[in-house]
This record gives sequence, C-alpha cells and structure tokens, in this order.
Amino acid sequence: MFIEKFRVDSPNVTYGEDEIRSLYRYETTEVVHEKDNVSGSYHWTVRPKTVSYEFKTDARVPKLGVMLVGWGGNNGSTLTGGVIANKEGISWATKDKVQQANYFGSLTQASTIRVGSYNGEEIYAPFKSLLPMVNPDDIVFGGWDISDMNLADAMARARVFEIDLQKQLRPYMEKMVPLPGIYDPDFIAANQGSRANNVIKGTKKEQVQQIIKDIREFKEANKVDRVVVLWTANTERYSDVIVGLNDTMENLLASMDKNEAEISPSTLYGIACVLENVPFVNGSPQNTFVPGLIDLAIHRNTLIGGDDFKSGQTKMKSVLVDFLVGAGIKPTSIVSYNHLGNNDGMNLSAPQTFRSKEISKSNVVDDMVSSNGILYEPGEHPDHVVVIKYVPYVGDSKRAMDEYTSEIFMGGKNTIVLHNTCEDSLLAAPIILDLVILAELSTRIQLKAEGEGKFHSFHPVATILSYLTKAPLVPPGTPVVNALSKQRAMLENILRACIGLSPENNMILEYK
Ligand code: NAI
Ligand code: DG6
Repeated sequence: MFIEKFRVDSPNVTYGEDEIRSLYRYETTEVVHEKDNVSGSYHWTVRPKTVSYEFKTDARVPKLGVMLVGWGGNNGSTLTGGVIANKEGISWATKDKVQQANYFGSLTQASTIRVGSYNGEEIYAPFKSLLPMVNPDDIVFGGWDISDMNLADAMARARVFEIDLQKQLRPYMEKMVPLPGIYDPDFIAANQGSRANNVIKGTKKEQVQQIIKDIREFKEANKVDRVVVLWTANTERYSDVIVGLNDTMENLLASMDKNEAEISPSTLYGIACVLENVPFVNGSPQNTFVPGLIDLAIHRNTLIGGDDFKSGQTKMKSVLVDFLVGAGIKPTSIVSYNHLGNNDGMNLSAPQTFRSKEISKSNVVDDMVSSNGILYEPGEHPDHVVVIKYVPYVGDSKRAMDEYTSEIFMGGKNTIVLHNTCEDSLLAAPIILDLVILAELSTRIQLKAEGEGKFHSFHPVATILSYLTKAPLVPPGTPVVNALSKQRAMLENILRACIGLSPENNMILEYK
C-alpha cells in the first residue's frame, strides 16, 4: 500500500516549526585485533557498540537556484526542459500515446521507502517524504557554457526530446542564454574548439572572480536563498597533482594567483564556489578535486561532491557484481563496451579525456571484490576492460554492451551478456536533480554524537551522494563504497535517523 506522507510519533522526535530534532541510537560494531594474554596469540574480536546521536534538520526549505556548468549541453538542456515540462504540466504526442511529464529515474522524486506494515500489508511512502526537500518544479536554473547557444536551440541540437515536446518548450527556453564559461583548450578535446564562442577572458584569478560575481548576481536577480553549482560540462583530462602546485589549499590559491597552467577550468569553478560557500558537485570523471581544493573545502566547511554521474552501464555493474560476489560467484572478466554519438562521445574520442572516463568506470568493483577473500586472493582482480567509441549517427542514444564471465561451482563458467539502448541524457537529468536536492538538504542537517559538545554539519566531502556517482569522492582515509544497494541504504538510513527511525533491516520478525 502507498501513502503520500507520514509523521513519526516518538519521544525521541520533535517536529518544530523551523526544525526537526531526533535522538538516535547508532548500533554498530567495533573490530579489534588483540593479543590473548594467556596464549600470546592474536585474534579478532567484534564488539557490538551503541553510540547516541542527536540530529537537527532545518525544516525551512529554501528557494533554490541551480547553476550548471555546461548548461547548454545535452544534460543541461534536457534537465531544464524536463523541469519546465513538469512544472507547466506539459504533455505531448508520441507515436504510442500522449505522454505526461514525469520525474522517473529520480531517487528523490520517483522512488519509495518502506515505513512499516499495516494489517499485514507493507506500507510505502515517497522517498521525498522522509524530510522536507526542495521541489524540483521550484528550482531556478542558470549557468555557464562556452557555447552561447540559447537553451531552446541547445535542446534541438541535443536531439533528445520528441519534436512535439520541443515545440512546446521552445518559448520557455529561447530566452535562456548561458553566461560565458572558463575555457582552456588544453583540458578538453581539440574537437570542442569550434563550440567555444562564449568565454571569460583574463587570468585564472580574474576568471574565478567573475564566477563569484556571476553567482552573486544570479542569486540577487532570481531572489533565491541558496545556490548549488554542478559541473555537467565536458569531461576534462586529469590534472597533474604536483607538490607545491595544487597539493594544499595555500599552494592551490597561490598557483591560481600566479596563473599556473595546470589548474583546470573545473577546479577554478570549484575554487570560486568554495570561496563563496556554495556547494559544488562534479558530474564528470576528471580529478577536479585536487588535494588543494579538498583542503580548501574542508577549511571553509563547504560541501563538495562527485565524481561522474552513475547512470546506466556502471549502475548495472554496481548491482550485478555485488549480486555475483554476494552469492559466492567469482566474476573473472568484465568487458564493458559502449558507443554513442553525442558531443560527450565526440569529446571522449580524444585519448586524454577518454582516460578520465576509463578510470572512473574501472574502479567501481574494487570494494565488492575485496569483500570476498574466499573467492579472491589478496590483490587479485577480475580482468576489467572499458571501451567507448564515437558513432555520430546514434546521437544521444547510447548502446552499451557488457559481458560478465564468472567461475561457478566445480570449475564451471557462467557468462552473462547485457545490451542496453537508452538516451544518455534522460538517465543523467534526474540524477542531477537528486544530486542538487540532496546536496542542499544535507547542508540543513546537523548532528552530534554523545560526548560531542556542539552540533556540526556532515563532513564537507559529501559521501551521502555516493549512490549517484561512479567514483564517490570520500574524505581522505575513508573507505569507498561502490555497491549500489549499500549506497542507497546509507542514504536512506541517514535520512531515517533524522526522524528517529531505525535502519530498514528487512527482518520482519513480527511475522516470524
Ligand atoms: P555535452 O557535451 O552535450 O555538454 C557539455 C557542455 O559543456 C557543452 O555544451 C559545452 O559547450 C560545455 N562546456 C565545456 N567546457 C566548459 C566549461 N569549461 N565551462 C562551461 N561550459 C563548458 O555533454 P553531456 O552529454 O551533457 O554530458 C556532460 C558531462 O556529463 C560529460 O562530462 C559526461 O561525461 C558526463 N556524464 C554524462 C552522463 C550521461 O549519462 N549523460 C553520465 C555520466 C557523466
Ligand atoms: C560514454 O560512456 C559516455 C559517458 O559519459 C557515459 O555515458 C556516462 O559516463 C555514463 O556511464 P554509465 O557507465 O554510468 O552508463
């Protein structure tokens, strides 16, 4: 059964006008490797541990502005048009039916959580009913692009939406024109040069100052309370991480002042946002978050998150490999091929930008492999190959083919083959929405563990967004979790804790 909303009735939870407070018992385990005093040998001990936490969530939902870097690209124009279509209640004719706008593919807008059972029936509520979240229909969009094409023409160039929908959206989008962007041809493919007719001139420091000015003016002009910036521009090559250049906050800022060549545009946008205390999310695979930028974000306690939207092929991988390894089956070879014909595919046809994507797509099974020492020797990995080809004719409709070969019982081999065809931007757009909505929400949550004097926000490196990214950015020294079900559970359970609900444990003991 589905319910629209609910309220928690508990002595541990208070719903105020401005904030929701909860007291929460965090049940965890402590693992120790200790010496036995009698035998002198070492053994592993696991101790259940309970830590009390207090959460407080600001319940006042701000008017949110979202500024996209790469606004005029396929993702940017698809997201903007999709939100307008939802807000305006637009429907359009396809050859099959009259289609209504929706937010399918968005975790916050179109998925549900189990809240309990009632008269023997499972009760589900919208994910977004857990805590007060921004309604995507109310978001004001803006942003930058190195191409000055207006959003209506950009939507036509993207060839993602049906023509009847495009015609209805055009009047809303033709006056939307991206601000000039920071362009550095050294960081993206040479084939993007002809697009770059809308660029910010000046030194790197002046470019950062311009981005800060743009954010302030956008905020003022649109009367928004908060802004989140998200990179959905071209994939860049990796930046070199060099001691003295970008390894610390001080060195990165000094290098910006000296106009050092090896600071990428995406890192410059990141610096601007962190200096302005605006959350910044990276939807592409490059190492925008060089150590100096992470350091700066930690010092200024500004949310950063990334990297690389997890939309199709990788999402399947982080489900399938988790299932296989969790079932005691040993994946030994994973071959992921895809071809696509959009501008992203053209940019990725250059070796340096492809390499960034290859890295983010390749590391996604590491945690699952290392979780099973029965199947894998220490350091052993499945063969894992990633191929991307540019085929202009297919446009945004990416074709992905995957072959998973595994060893099964008694030396048998099992090969699974997947073929997926889908418009890439229709997968990415709802993920962008989730990223900005959850990034904004997480800045309104504060917590303190027992013994901690003061409430504090989450760590500025937002692991809470991991479900949505291929290569989750984590604070230095923190484990990376790629398995999709664990990432979803982490996010849902943290939001449940904010309203005093225990994690969904699926035990259903009341019926056992
Ligand atoms: P796109 O090429 O259509 O759009 C990118 C836009 O960024 C272009 O309009 C370009 O002019 C602009 N741009 C490039 N450098 C810029 C800069 N420095 N400042 C401002 N604008 C700049 O690409 P698409 O399909 O929208 O994808 C965007 C990014 O998202 C790519 O890096 C892609 O790899 C990544 N991504 C996409 C996924 C998907 O499913 N569509 C999934 C995962 C990642
Ligand atoms: C070619 O792989 C283009 C890429 O931008 C991908 O479409 C994107 O990274 C999505 O990847 P995945 O593996 O999540 O489908």
